[in-house]
Amino acid sequence: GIDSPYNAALRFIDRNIEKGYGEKTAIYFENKQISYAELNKEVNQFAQALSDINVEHENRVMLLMHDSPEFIISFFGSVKIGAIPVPLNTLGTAKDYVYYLNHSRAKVLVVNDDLWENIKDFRSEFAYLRHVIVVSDHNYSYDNVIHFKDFVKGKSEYVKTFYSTVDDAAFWLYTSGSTGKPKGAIHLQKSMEHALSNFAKKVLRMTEDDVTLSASKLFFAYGLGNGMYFPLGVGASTVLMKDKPTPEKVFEAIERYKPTIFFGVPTLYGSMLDYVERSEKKYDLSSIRVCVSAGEKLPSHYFKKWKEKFSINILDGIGSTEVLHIYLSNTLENFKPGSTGKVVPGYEAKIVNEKFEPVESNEVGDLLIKGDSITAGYWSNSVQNKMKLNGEWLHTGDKYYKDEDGYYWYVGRSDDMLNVGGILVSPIEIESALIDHTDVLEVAVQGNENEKGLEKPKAYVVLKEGVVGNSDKEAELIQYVRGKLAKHKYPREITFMESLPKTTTGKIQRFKLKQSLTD
Ligand code: 3SK
Repeated sequence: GIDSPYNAALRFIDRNIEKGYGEKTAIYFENKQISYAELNKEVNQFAQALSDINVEHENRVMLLMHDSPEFIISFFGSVKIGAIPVPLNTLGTAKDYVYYLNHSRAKVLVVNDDLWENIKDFRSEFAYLRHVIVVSDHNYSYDNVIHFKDFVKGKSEYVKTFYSTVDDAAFWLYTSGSTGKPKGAIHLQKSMEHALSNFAKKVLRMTEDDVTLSASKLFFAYGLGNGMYFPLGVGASTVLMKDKPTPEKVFEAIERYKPTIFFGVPTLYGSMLDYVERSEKKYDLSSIRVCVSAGEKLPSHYFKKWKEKFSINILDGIGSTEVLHIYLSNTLENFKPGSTGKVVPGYEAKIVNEKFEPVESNEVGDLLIKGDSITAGYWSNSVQNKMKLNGEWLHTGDKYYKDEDGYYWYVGRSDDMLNVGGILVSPIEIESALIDHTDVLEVAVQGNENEKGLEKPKAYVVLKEGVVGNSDKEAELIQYVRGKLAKHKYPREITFMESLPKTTTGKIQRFKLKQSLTD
């Protein structure tokens, strides 16, 4: 265990100086290399600047940011004074941000200039927001915002640390549910240390000699560990990529920065494999000692092809925003391709039936998880707190079975949520967007496995009388949803139906849709 008083910024930033890593590179970003000493100074200056505008412990500081040193500075600068950083998905719509800012009652928003451009016209709807700090490479001069560089300029690096207990809130992460609005999962001062000492140190054997590269962004729970508190927690170096991780950019970054650990998601491993097959160029991945995959099940043919091509194992695992990081995983020594591996040290798992009784080996049930990095609860959401948190056990919402060797095998979700490239998407949200279209009478959305074995949203649509369901109409409806929802939430395919399967009380039976097409 770890003892109070405790401040995670002291542990993940200042401690590296005490350990003699001051001159070592903490962050590689574009053409810059930032040492631990520089990072420490900038975290402290940001913390002081927040203090100077009267931000206090427990105040929320929203981070709507691309991966960058400023993300890490804002995160730990907030933690240093006990304020609560809340990283947000950068793929949202302006409406999503009105919700996040008002639900969290954030006083401060730190935002990249391009992202602020998308939402600045909604500022009057951000009821509690007092300060907007804009990160920009230009001389960004708009009313009522402050440039990040001006915000920290000349600030003291001797800021007063807020000494919390290990059980105090440190940061929040939002996560979606099948109904209702996104939920703010509260993570504690001790949570990062727990995930670090179990998954990063015991499964990945991460040390100060590692260099990490995460294709998953810092605003995801997965990326936050991979690219921030894992490497900083052991005095290693992290490579941050601002851009979208296309296969070409990722291969280039691997050759340029020579990471030892690479973190991806199945969709990316698939597109990287396709890319090398088409490319004339041979890529050198020899710096990498281990690859990690999470977010959704890694098809076993990706594991095999990757191993053939690059002679590196991909360790597949599963985590969640609520648990903070990975709790089931294959390891360097023990793995079964296609499975999610075994329980990560420091966590306990059980698979139960509807009566919460543990099931036998090879029997499918609901996966529950216990461990010290599990969220303390969702902000202001007593209903979901009761539903998901059962004493020490968290309901993951995933269906699993465990084989006779103790390996866990993913079977599907126990709610209607779709897992799209590692992001949970509510089918109801996509249905609500489609039903607004004048030609649509009824709609149901389901997860559909594509030819690569990855889940994508598919819509089943009943059109109004006289409207023809053809490929033009399909393209039009897909485009319509893309204009309304966050970028990843559109149906990749639409099937036009005469009617939808329903219960006697008129409720659409989504699960019957796949069946009815294959029957
Ligand atoms: O989706 C996952 O598997 C995951 C892994 C680590 C942390 C968070 C998440 C959602």
